Amino acid sequence: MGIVMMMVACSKTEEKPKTIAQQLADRLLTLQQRGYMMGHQDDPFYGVTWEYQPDSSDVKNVCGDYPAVMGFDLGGIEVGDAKNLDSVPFTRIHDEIIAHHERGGIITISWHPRNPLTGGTAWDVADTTVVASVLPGGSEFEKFQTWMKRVGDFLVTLKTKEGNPVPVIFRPWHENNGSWFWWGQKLCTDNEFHGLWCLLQDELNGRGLTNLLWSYSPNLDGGWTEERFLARYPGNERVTLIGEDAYQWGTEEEFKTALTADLAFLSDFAQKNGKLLAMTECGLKNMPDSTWWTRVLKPIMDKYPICYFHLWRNYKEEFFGPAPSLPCAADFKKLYEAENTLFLKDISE
Ligand code: BMA
Repeated sequence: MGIVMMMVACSKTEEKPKTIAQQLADRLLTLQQRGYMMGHQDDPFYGVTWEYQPDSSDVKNVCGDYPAVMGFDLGGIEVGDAKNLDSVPFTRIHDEIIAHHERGGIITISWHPRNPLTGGTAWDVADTTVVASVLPGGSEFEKFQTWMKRVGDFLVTLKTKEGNPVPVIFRPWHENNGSWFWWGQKLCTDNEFHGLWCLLQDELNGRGLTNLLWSYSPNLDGGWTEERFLARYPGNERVTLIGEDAYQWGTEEEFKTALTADLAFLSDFAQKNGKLLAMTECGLKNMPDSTWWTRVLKPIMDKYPICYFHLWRNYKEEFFGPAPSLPCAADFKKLYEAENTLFLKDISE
């Protein structure tokens, strides 16, 4: 009797309710059995020919439905700016995050913080001591504590009317195998990168933010080996989703070869380690090819268990998604109509 009671007591203590981030991970896994979601950065703010119109979206204007995933960036919040690095007011970002969550969509947040040592942008890579400078003992340690606190201050406001925290796929320190951000491959050592990841994650966990699902998202690589990948991987305890940011900058053949190699490696790694997989950024800038979506991108995505693909923003001079005025709109509709592509209605009804 005593033993039975003890077992009951033990199993009770083990059954902790799932955090909001764990519930989001379950949802992503369930949805992934049906296909992959479409995501778009800054979708409700501006498009190729418009800006700041209520309820507008280039994706919706092309196919009649919102993206399932919407992405937002916090760059600039660290220095107390009222608008992010792409001039979107943080109040508006806040409101659209809540709105997309309320309509059943999924949110992802990235952060392109300024360079804490030089005051330059995230792309200021002249100095290789920036990461070291924000770690304990570094000259910018205190300043960076404030920067991280401001990120946390924003994230804690992401709550529904009922006061429930909004689930968020959080994707800091992305594309870190390239060397174009101050946290990139040649800008810090493996140890410094780990220190930076943990500094932010521990700070935000310390704020009680259990609604953040952490995504580790290096860039298209083409040459992953387990050894190279593990060198900067923050660890299974710290990551729930493995992403890859994969743009076609060079030729179509180069893109297809590199992406296929990477997704083969990453899907295998994700499966062995119980992680989710996504293309956390992708696209072909200013879409010079009206059949790219279904001819180049879709056949590769079809082969791997990704939860979503996330197209970067549609801005006048620089767009990655569809728009009604673009020649690629018809092909995007085909992508929309495919059985295995999921848009907002597919995940919210
Ligand atoms: C980059 C470009 C920039 C933008 C930044 C953050 O890829 O789109 O113009 O400022 O992302 O959104």
